[in-house]
Amino acid sequence: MESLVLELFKVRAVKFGSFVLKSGISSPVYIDLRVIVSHPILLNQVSELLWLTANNAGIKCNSVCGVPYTALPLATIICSSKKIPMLIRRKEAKDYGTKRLVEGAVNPGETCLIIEDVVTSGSSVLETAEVLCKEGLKVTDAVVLLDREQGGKAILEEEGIRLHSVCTLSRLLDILQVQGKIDSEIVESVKTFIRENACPPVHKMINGSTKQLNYQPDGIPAKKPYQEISYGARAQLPEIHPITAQLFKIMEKKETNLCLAADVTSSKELLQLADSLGSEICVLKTHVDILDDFSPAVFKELKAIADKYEFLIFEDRKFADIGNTVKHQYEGGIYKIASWSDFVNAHVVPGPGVVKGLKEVGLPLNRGCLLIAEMSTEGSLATGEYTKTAVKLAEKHSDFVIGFISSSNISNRLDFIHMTPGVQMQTGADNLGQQYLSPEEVIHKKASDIIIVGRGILTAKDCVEAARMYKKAGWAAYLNRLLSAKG
Ligand code: 5BU
Repeated sequence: MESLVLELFKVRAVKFGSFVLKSGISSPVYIDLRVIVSHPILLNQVSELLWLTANNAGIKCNSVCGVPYTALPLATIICSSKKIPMLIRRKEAKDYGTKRLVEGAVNPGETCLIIEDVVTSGSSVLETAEVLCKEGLKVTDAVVLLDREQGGKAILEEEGIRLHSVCTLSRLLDILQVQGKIDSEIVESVKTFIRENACPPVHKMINGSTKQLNYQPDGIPAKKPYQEISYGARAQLPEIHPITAQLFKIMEKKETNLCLAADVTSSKELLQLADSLGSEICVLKTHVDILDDFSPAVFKELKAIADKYEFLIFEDRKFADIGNTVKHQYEGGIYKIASWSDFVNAHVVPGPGVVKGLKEVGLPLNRGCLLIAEMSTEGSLATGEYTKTAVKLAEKHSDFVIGFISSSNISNRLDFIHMTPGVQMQTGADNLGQQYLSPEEVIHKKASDIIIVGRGILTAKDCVEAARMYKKAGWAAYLNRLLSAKG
């Protein structure tokens, strides 16, 4: 056990420090066992220990299923070396309707053993058990490499699943302390964190009715309020999308949270604007289909200007069709948006298909997408449940969705970015339903991250001067927000 713990520490599968989790909570420990796939000897050792733990507990099973994704290779090694049939739970098939949720030979009535890397609240094990049980399988036991001792064992027990762990977090801390890898202060801070963040019992019946889950998807209960941290710190969040990380870094470096809505109809004007306002903005938003003289060369040039001044390009295309159609609209046509736009946006009215379609094109290119959760216009229908559904959809596809178009902060996840249109110094409305709020209102009061400004800048006598004013106002509102959060 000691050698295993030391090895996990050495490969940085367990880290100590200050880590802001997606939920906004700051944790003194970070466990990421995905890294072990790069260490074959360790991978085999972990698999062997998982199987030994199952044997010592006298578990009998007909098949083994690893909780996707980290435990998949572990289950594969166990099944291959011990000659046990494996089952694979598909994570993404839920919305496909006809696609199978479990791959492999499912024989109803048989018992399947679940393998997991880390258990916090037990929610991932429960989700997998739920899917297996729906297929008629029995799930009585789960074996985990590391139990964080935050209540997962008791929660699973309540659902009739015994949890056996190779190692617990307190055992791991003891070993590392004895071996001189961490001091007593770290041990105490981790133990306090674990105590304070124990998961409340879940009321989710895997074989029947589902009551409300009162924990977050990442297993950390939402006890603590939203934590305010800088754009720069958010760029460093674990598992943040590369586009969001890049954007936060640009914002911090250039001290700007201003996005220019470059709503002009000639390419020459677009490029001139980009060149003269480039140093004031973090994002330049386009409507490619309002250009009278579009040509691919213009966007090559725009990209070069974006690189020079360090800003991202956002095509405000508002995709809103079936997955197959938006895929073509994003990748092809005359505009070939995916080839030059760092991120795009989509309405959620078609449901998950629109995100899946865009993702097929955008993910391999490392692009991102914002979901339109709210609109700035009077009488907008994107409110209430619609907005909440957009947030859920974003959480489910956070490998591609980077945040929201919304009038305020609608998700506590710090890795999501919020961008707000309808911003002018002079609040009010235009004659076609657009409504305006001030930078202070949007960034400080409503805790959005980026102001999108079009006519407030474009119709000013001096666009550069106006952009500077909006940049200053947006940044001052952000500093005010950080200050008020401090107390
Ligand atoms: P304005 O000139 O600052 O009003 O321009 C706002 C821009 O933001 C414009 O390009 C709109 O297409 C865009 N926009 C918006 O105003 N409201 C929304 O809800 C969304 C986009 Br989504």
